[in-house]
Amino acid sequence: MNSKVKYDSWSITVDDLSYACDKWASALFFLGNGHAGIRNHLPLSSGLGLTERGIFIEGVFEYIRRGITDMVNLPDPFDLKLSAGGTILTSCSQLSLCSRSLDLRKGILTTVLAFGGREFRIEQFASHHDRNIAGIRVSTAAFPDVSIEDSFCADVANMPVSDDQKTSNEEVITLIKDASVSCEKDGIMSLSFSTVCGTHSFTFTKKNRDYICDGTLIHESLVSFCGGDLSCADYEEERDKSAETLSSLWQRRDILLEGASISLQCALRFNIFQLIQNAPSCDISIGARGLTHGRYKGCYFWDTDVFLLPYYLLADRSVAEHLARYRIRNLDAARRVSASLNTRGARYPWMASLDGSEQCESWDTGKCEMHISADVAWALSRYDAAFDLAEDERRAIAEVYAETARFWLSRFTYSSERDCYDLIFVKGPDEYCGVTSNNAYTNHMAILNVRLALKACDEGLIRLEDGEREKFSDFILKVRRPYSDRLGTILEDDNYLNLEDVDLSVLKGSDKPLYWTYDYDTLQRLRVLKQPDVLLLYLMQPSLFTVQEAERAWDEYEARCAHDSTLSWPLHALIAYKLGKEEEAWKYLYKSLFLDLENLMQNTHSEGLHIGAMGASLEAVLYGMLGHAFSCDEKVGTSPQLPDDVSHVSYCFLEKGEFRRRRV
Ligand code: IFM
Repeated sequence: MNSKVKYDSWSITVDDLSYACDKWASALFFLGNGHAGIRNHLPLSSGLGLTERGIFIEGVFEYIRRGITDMVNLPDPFDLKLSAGGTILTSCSQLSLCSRSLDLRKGILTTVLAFGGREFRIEQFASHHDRNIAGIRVSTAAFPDVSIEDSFCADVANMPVSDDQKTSNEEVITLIKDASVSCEKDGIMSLSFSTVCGTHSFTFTKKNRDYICDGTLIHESLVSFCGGDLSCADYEEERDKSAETLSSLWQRRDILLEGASISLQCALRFNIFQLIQNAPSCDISIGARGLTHGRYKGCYFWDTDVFLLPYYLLADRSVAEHLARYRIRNLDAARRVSASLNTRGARYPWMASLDGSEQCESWDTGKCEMHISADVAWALSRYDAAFDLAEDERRAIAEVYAETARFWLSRFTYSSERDCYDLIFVKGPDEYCGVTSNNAYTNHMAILNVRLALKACDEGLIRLEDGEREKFSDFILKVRRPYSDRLGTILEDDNYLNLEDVDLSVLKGSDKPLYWTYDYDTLQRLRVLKQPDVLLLYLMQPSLFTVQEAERAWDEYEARCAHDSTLSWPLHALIAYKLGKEEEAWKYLYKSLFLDLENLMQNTHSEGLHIGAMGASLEAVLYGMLGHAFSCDEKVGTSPQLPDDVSHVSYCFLEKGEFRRRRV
């Protein structure tokens, strides 16, 4: 691989000046602990624009207009002003050296910069021990012409990214107000501020310490995002406690591919590391880009339920609980979304944030990509199956099944002529399908959702309304299930065969998404997929397919898939593993593990890290390569199928709530 990154088993390094200064590196060297996230810009002080810093805290959204929020770009607690030889560093063009290296085991980022004839070493961490703490240490030879200043920067603003993937951001919005700094004694200072509508108020406290040791000027700074008392806190102690906590987490999280190349092992660890860095500490969800970027206004999508939860079910029960409970506690909000669309029951929003309302502002996606409600029900059923849940929680989940089932019954249209239920004006996971009829994925997931409601009723967890049992059963029998005899498998939707048959290899020459070249209006008329749809259904409900039908689905849909969503490669890897297509699986898995590390889709710099895709990649490893069951109706399998260059695998897996180490 012609790589921008130097890989070691436990670290990544970028030392090419132009790459290390690129926005892609700010995403790659993101530091987080699930509660706080720091996008790693270089310390250019006044050279940084209002929107360039990127400090985020889980669940901190503010309204940017009526009903619509953005994830707040918070004040920067480490506004470093470095000077050497009489100049302040404000631009990358002043640098003669820039090397950045992230230690994945300890969660410590080291940056070495040279300008004005002097060299500075910067060490940073976001604590895994106390998630409200982050720290930075700068050291340089103590020449008289160097100085290090460090304060708060509350001069920050948001640039809400449009939902439309092709529209670039222009609007700058200030979401911070009433910022005031107060300095106390012994290098302690604090910054108090609120978000513009008063939704959140914060006090950040900070402790700076400067000293010279053996001719080296050292500046250390710790911040507490909750205004904690730092008077007795020591930088090294906090850094080491964080590293210890993270290292012990790794003992349960590491997946060692013995015999794999160093870069592959490192890429796998980088993916796991990001799922640690972005795992919430309370009952909220994970944004599509985690805490690494404000893309999609920081919103939560089905990505979390379908592509991240399965990983946490194996890796960390408490995170799985947070994700599941976020959906359960937002049932009322989902009821309101449904009522606003004149349907019954509960409909989960395509994009959600602060109050569980719909945050997607485009009609076709926001109103029509409705499979998310069934995805949530599916995810909760996986969660219920994985753990011994208390009766109350099972009842709350059953309520979600019943309410989402009611939504489906009112959203489908009954045709008395054909005695069947159709879903019209719908968009499936393949977002290039336009707004279509009877997307097979959505219809089958809705059936599963209604079945879950009936089962919960049979178990005595909920009571259905009078006549509802009969209506639900009738629905299950009569929902239209698109199928093509010609293709010999499930058909993506009613429109699929009307679309223009094109040769994808002529349209697409690189990994850059097609929507940069062709308008969506064109793409929706072509028989080209953005990401798996029927094939995803095969993952979620394999019993709907015979082996031959699954094979034919692969032949038809994989060949036409442009992989223009970052979710597509890892999902194809997992599907290929399930179908025993190891060569293809390996090809896709490899790409997906390196997606952000090598900026393969050329959007990591502008969007941050693709956390959903990372979850799906780990699913492909754990549930595909290593053979865990993925779906509702499959039993756990344990025969791993390994690519050629991997000889042994040891991994952690969950059995009756316990992790065991296993060597194959
Ligand atoms: O949820 C995804 C969707 O499937 C494809 N576009 C991006 C979204 C957020 O990751």
